[in-house]
Amino acid sequence: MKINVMDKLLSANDAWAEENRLLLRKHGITMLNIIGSPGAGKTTLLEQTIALLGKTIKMAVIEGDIATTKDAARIEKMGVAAYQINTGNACHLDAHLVNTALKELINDVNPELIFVENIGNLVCPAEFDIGEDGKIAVLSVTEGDDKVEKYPLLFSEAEILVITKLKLIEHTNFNLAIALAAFKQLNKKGEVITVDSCSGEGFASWIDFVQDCVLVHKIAECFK
Ligand SMILES: Nc1nc2c(ncn2[C@@H]2O[C@H](COP(=O)(O)OP(=O)(O)OP(=O)(O)O)[C@@H](O)[C@H]2O)c(=O)[nH]1
Ligand SMILES: [Mg+2]
Repeated sequence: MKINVMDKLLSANDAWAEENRLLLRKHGITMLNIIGSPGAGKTTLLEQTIALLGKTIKMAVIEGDIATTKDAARIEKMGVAAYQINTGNACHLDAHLVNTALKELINDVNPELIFVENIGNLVCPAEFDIGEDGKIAVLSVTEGDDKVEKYPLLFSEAEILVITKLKLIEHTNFNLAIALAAFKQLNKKGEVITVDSCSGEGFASWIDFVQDCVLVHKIAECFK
């Protein structure tokens, strides 16, 4: 009998993802999985989100990186607890790694909302369910408007696409209409929000989205 190693890996991961979902439901926590290329602006989006929502929602962040604790240090500087996972060579976070972080954060912080900043990568993180309530795709205008079509799995699964670095768009050939059309083609229900995390432009819609997901506390309804 031929055993597909990738299938085995994914099914072991799925069992841990289910465990994570049970933990989140038991403690009434919303968990959002932020996925995008290296440098797309994931941590900056989180910093601005903490600045705007940190006093109203009890948050924690799980930071995934190949190496260094730089992103966790940025989050902690904003006054929010961060659990850094260094994967070495692995290009994604898996549900077992996230389970360890979740248990520690529940014990130490008891948050209402956990953001997971996944490893900077448009491919592998989308393949691994970590038990999140929703995937947030982050794409910056400096990456090119073709990336939605070229890396379809993430964009087809995301609850929301956050397009960052809006203020830089005039210096690029990024065509917003092309990216939006490609996203809508892949994802009928997903929302798109354009922001500039350095200036805070466009954040009202993003903050509304996050607040709705947390305050409603009915995840199933939130992500229908
Ligand atoms: N102008 C502008 N710059 C941004 C924006 N978001 C991020 N940047 C800049 O882009 C660079 C990378 O941002 P990060 O937030 O570190 O990117 P990241 O996705 O977390 O990167 P990795 O964790 O390494 O994958 C930094 O120099 C940020 O200041 C934005 O919306 N507008
Ligand atoms: Mg980062």
